[in-house]
Amino acid sequence: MSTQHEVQSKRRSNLSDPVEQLRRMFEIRYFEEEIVGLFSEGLVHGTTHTCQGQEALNIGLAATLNPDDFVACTYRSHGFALALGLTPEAALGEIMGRTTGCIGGVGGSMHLSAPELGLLPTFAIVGAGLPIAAGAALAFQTRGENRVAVAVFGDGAANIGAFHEALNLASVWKLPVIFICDNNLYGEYSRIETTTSVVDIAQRAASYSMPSEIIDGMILADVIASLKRAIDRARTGGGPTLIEAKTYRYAGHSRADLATYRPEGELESWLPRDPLLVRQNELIAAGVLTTQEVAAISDQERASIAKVIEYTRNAPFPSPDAIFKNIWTQ
Ligand SMILES: Cc1ncc(C[n+]2csc(CCOP(=O)(O)OP(=O)(O)O)c2C)c(N)n1
Ligand SMILES: [Mg+2]
Repeated sequence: MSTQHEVQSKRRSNLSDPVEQLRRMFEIRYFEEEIVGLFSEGLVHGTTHTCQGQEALNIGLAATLNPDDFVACTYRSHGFALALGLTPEAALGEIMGRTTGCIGGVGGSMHLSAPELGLLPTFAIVGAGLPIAAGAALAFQTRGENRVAVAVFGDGAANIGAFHEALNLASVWKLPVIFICDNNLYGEYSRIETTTSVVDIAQRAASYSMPSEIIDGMILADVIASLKRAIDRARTGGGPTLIEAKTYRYAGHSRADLATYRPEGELESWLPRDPLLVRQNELIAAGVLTTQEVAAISDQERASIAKVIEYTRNAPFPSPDAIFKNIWTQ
């Protein structure tokens, strides 16, 4: 029987394989679809934020980083956690508050954490991950380690002071950090043009003398190519990069938000460019997979998520004294 560590490492290293990349995009999509239902059943406490439509970004990031690099993500990070190698059992266990979760069920949906995979505890405070990633990059630079740090954040976070402070110092100190803005057009219930002074967040990199790229965040190959350039720059002393990935948030902001504030037809206009659809069509056109094989992968992933849900429904809750564990005082 493989240990949890071996399973996670394999999930991570497998991501160099295009078929595995597609499989794991299906895994994230079905996982997130089920979370919405589990929330409605009252099985996810607090709140939860899903990432359907942003799977290319999840998989692209995990496929390009080394396991000893660090990633600071937001509350909308089930997909990044799964992509980085966390098992669906450990992710769902945490989201449903069970002892099988990655931190024993005391963190929940917004606080997934797996330092052994480079996943720093995810941040519920908008923009909080950027200075932390810059700090991690400063530590790597100071110790002379060939590691990079990444901050993933939303378009809304680009209006927070921490965004500007982190980009400024990262540029001054040429830190090995990559700032990835996942621009899904909405911050909670507000469309970007009602809150943000620029159309492209990438424009803001110029204020900090930092290279930037705008990429199509729905296209896995584009995400991977852009990240490789930025990671290479960071590892070779070239300092930080701001990447703006244009994506779309298929679901509402959180919980049972039906996103009725969106213009009619907007979601539908994005669906023909769905990242899973684009990727599967590319692999079929290249002769890597047949239509039937894609359907089989999709079915297997649905079935496997159903099993994980069954397993987690029966998993134990932590005992109340768990809240007194892992607490330090000086
Ligand atoms: C400092 C701070 N201000 C406000 C909030 C409330 N809040 C939670 S999510 C969110 C929207 C952020 O939007 P964006 O950065 O675009 O990320 P997305 O949710 O689209 O992934 C806001 C305002 C918060 N959590 N932290
Ligand atoms: Mg957003």
